[in-house]
Amino acid sequence: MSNLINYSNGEMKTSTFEEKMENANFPMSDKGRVYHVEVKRGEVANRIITVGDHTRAEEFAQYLDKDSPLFRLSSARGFLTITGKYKGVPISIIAIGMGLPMMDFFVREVRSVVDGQLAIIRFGTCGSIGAARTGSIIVQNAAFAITRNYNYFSDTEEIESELTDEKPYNFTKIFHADPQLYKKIELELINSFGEDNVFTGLNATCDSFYSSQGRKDGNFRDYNSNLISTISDVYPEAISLEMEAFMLFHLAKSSTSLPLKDSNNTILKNSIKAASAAMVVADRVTNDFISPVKVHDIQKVAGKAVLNALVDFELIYVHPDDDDCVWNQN
Ligand code: R1P
Ligand code: URA
Repeated sequence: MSNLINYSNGEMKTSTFEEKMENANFPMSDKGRVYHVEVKRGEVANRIITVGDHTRAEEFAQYLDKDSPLFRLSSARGFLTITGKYKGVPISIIAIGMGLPMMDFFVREVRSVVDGQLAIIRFGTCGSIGAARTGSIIVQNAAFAITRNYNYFSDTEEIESELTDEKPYNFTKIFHADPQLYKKIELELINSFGEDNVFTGLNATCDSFYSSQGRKDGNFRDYNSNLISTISDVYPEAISLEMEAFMLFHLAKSSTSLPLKDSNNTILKNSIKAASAAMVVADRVTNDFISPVKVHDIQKVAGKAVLNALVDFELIYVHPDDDDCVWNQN
């Protein structure tokens, strides 16, 4: 493993990650670095914005306080962590790439190196299957997952036809965003973009950009020609498609109170508060796709809105704000 750590004072530390690894159950280096995201205690704040795209993370990072240290760590597995302060509050911006497993790596590994509550906002891109046109923003206040039913696609035609009870795509139950957090984001986005450009509703997180989002691809047998209409039958309130929000909400719901034990050993429920919003880049109703320039313009404004929502969100238990934290080091 190799990582690149870049401090705001211009020092650029390129190191080969040669630390000894321990514990096959939850691998960590002897210096306390997690295996894929490569961060350790003190390098990630309790308030986090997660994005897919590294350039979006860098764009948001431009808003972080100029008079506070800025920490960057780029992991060999494609995670980019940027930690600093916004309006004096410690913040991490973490780019994770794409898909359900990357969200799982990120949430679990970051959870293991931060004490106290985590507030995590995903800000991504999505497709619209409702009234939202390209360039608008969808606050995803709940999500379900659509996964390809791999058994349905067994090798032979005979087996496929034998499996008539099977459906090519599976739909999960709905998991919800934290109501206070998503309402703060919704308000900030409406203030920035206007009510007509911000939609709030149910999102489908899919395990492919292509097959399980109903895209046609003649190179594969996908059995998805009716998928978009099936989504509307199963969940008529669904308005967007993307690839990570469900896993974030699901893990927030599954999170235990383990990191929240205070000195009195009080146990609270769910240590993670999560919410999600996304720019509509693909209009699956009109088949319009946005230009990269427009994405850039929108995320410039949205970045500030999401940061404002995040620092305004109250957390009761946070990581000790001491000299071991990168936001306190020059
Ligand atoms: C697909 O193009 C990617 O874009 C969306 C999807 O969820 C998927 O990750 O989000 P990001 O723009 O945050 O990556
Ligand atoms: N991201 C997705 O996952 N789907 C889209 O259509 C656009 C962005």
